Amino acid sequence: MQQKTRIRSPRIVAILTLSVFAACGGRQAANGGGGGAGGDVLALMNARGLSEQDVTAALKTYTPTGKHDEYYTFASGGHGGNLIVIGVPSMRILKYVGVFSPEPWQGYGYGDESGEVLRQGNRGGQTLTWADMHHPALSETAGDYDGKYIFVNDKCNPRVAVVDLSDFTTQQIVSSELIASEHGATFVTPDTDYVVETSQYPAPLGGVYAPIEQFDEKYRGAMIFWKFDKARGRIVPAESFAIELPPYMQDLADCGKKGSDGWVFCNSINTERAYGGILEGKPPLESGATQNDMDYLHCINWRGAEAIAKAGKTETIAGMRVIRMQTAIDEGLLAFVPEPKSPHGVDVTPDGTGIVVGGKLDTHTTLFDIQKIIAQMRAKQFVGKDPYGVPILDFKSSVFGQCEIGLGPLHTVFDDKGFAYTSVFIETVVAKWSLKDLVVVDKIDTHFNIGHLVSAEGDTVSPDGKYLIAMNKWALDRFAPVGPLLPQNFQLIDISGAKMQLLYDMPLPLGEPHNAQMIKAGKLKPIEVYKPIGTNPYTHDVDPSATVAGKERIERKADGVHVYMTAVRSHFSPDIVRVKQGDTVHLHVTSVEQAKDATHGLAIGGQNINVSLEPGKHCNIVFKVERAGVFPFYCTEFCSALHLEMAGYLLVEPK
Ligand code: CUK
Ligand code: CUA
Repeated sequence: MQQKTRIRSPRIVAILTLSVFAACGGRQAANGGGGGAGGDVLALMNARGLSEQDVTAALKTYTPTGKHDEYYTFASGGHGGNLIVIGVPSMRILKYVGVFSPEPWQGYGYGDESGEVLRQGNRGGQTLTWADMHHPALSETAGDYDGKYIFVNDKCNPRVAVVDLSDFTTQQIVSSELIASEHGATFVTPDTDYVVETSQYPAPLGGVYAPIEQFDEKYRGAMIFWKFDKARGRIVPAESFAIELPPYMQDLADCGKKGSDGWVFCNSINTERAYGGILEGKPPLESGATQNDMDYLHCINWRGAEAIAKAGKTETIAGMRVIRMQTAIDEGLLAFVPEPKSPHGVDVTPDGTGIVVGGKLDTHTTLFDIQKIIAQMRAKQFVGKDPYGVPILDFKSSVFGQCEIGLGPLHTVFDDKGFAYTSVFIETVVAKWSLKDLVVVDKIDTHFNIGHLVSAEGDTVSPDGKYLIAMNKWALDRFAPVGPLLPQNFQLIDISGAKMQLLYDMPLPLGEPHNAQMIKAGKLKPIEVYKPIGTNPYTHDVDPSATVAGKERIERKADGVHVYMTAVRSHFSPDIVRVKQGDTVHLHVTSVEQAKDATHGLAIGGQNINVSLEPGKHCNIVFKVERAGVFPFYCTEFCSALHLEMAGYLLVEPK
């Protein structure tokens, strides 16, 4: 509840006067207006019913015009299938990057080569125009964000996409028919050699059918290691491989770092292998899946697996090289450690020594000791086997300890002072606790039902502390009502002091975002314009069809009419394009602009075409004109005083 009392305290007046003095760079005070400003602020505070805390929060987030944010946050767009770029601490939205779904403003999927990228994401002959994006992962070098790429996943139709952070465009989507759904994606190895994608709901490998009664024998999980070529910025499916896993529901994963580099850890739920059947006299999936006291943390030696894959000890299923489970067991690549039932988050500590697991139905976080796990695996010190022969380690011999945290711990991130921050779903708080002493030192309410949380560079080898965003599933009463479907609530929290302080509530109205990544703004070096003129964003090279001013032309070739067009303030050239009904039109458009932000759009009526022409960019658009008629085309960005006049005609003569 906001504090409604009138502010009289001389201390607050002093703080505010000082804060305002600082915020104004001292100008007002220097002009002799300091005391007046403090008085104005007090009047404003009283008029709006703001507390001292509200005003401190405002001062910590307010970012004056022209000032840039300290961090970028890349949040998953959830059902929107896109990536949301947010500035921190201002929480201003900077961009939506189209990834798995068309994005009209970027022209992503509306006529040019971006459509081919989007089509890479189709599966089983089906056109997909949405995704359930959960976990973005920034590329890393030596376990630290390098600001070059970001990877995202689709849980529903298992896919992984590569977004280039030089121009914030999606460059590639890969998908394997090996698995039928996923969740533990995307997570990168510390040098971005691989992008990890793990199945969630078991299914027969390779997209084939098997009756559900054969669940134990025929259904499987798998962890895919997508090989990433850092120089080219592309995933190389032919060099990727997978490991077959038992039909548990594998959940989130995280890669080891520093001393634990070469390992990956993945939770599982439903080790009971329940598959529902409510109408068939069986318990519902959720109760069948929560019978056991413990599930299994999967410990996988990915560097060992890479060597086994290179040695050819794989079987190819649906085009993917798969290390069969028996091979993984025989080669000592895979072992399980019992973990508190129905776990969710698995997060490796910044120093690479521990893994924090949150059990959704537990009141503890469990800190596993990675070196103890590795030592037991090497010494083959097992206490049992699962039904598939996967060796199981002793729980007690694998943990460092547990922290009594509250009901329903999910995800954990870290700061620079040895603290971990865990989202506690049922209690709906962020709990700050010491990794060394395993005690909670602070808690802050979230509004409401927190899922993931992200801290500044909080999953790297060197977290920054400073800021944390709680990504809350429910907003309830936080914003003006908008019907029964409410936005999600991102809450910015200051974690620089001993006590956490809530700074800002940001509604996120674009699908459930799940996770995000927060990176220092200075690490990104986005381009300002495409250089040289005629650069194709998908090859990063001058396109062979690029045109310069004075060389624009229309040529009829065997495969259709080729239009070599330029765009510049305030005309397209050519501005009249004459074709015949049934022609295939190849529109090669080059923006010959080099001024920052001088973007044009090109929309053509009747064709579902709208491309974005940032300065210097080249687009190739191919479409067939089925219908005779007169189709105006025009620029969709208010680029200049004569923007409305930046238009032309596509004339389609009847056959
Ligand atoms: S999951 Cu959504 S709150 Cu997909 Cu990482 Cu935990
Ligand atoms: Cu170009 Cu408007």
